[in-house]
Amino acid sequence: VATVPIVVSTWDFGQAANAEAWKVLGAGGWSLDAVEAGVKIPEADPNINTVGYGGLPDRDGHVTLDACIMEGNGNCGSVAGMEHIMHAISVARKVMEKTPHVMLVGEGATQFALEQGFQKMNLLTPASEKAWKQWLKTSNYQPVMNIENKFSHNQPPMPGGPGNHDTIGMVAIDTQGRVSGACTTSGMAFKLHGRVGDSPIIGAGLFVDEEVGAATSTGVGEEVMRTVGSHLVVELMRQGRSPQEACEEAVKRIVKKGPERAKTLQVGYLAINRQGEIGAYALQKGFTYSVRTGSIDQVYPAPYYFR
Ligand code: SD4
Repeated sequence: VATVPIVVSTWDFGQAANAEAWKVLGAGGWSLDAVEAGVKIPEADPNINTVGYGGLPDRDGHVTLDACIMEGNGNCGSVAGMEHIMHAISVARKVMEKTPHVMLVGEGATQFALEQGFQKMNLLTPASEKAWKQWLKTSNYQPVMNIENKFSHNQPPMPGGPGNHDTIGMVAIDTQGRVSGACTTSGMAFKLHGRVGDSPIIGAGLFVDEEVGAATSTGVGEEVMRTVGSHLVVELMRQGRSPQEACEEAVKRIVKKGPERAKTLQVGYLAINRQGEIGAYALQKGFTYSVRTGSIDQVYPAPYYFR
């Protein structure tokens, strides 16, 4: 497809998020409002244990959220390692709009959110606490494959849980051609306290440039950060690659930098250009993405490197 307006997001749970974003885009609204509203859906869903409320905690039992938001003109905001606030994406937007800064972390981010009127709450649900206590028995940290419909990071499936889903990255173009993106996550389950992934890092987990398009990522953030993945995808598109070619090149860069590491990890990229053409590519089988346009509302499997 090549159509505008369009919203695309990572994983199959992106479909419900796209539906919310489409309420804005379909009515002729701003893509920035659309992506914020969209990713708030999984942030608020206790059954999605990789984003927002109900996210799996770190090794020490803290749910710490990473999120960023970006406009095509370079405006952006981000929070990392933030506790006790459900809608990290909305705090990131406030950082963008209300401060001279791009990124706030940890307690400072929570303090800022409270000043902005956000509600303090416990983000650790009983189900996620149970999964953490189960994990503590072995404390075996293996942030590896994220295969669809299996619980992420090679841990056993949570009873009654929704299966494996990861970070939501969402990028959109509105009727006026404005490009925006949002990315939000609770990060790798059972990570070290203080670990920050790619998702809140502008250029790694998300990058938007209205002259070109936008890209976002999911999977093992360390690999994305090493290669500044989303920025790489956008810059490759600027040089004339299609979104698909750009996503493939960025995945191959990860393989080139660490061929052995890459075999055991998952990373997926999702991109759109200004015309509304889509690209998606992952290291491994299992990465899916959701697309919503005036005529499409669909989840697709992404092609992948290791066959
Ligand atoms: C991170 N990219 O924190 C995120 C989370 C994710 O599989 O997608 N995990 O590294």
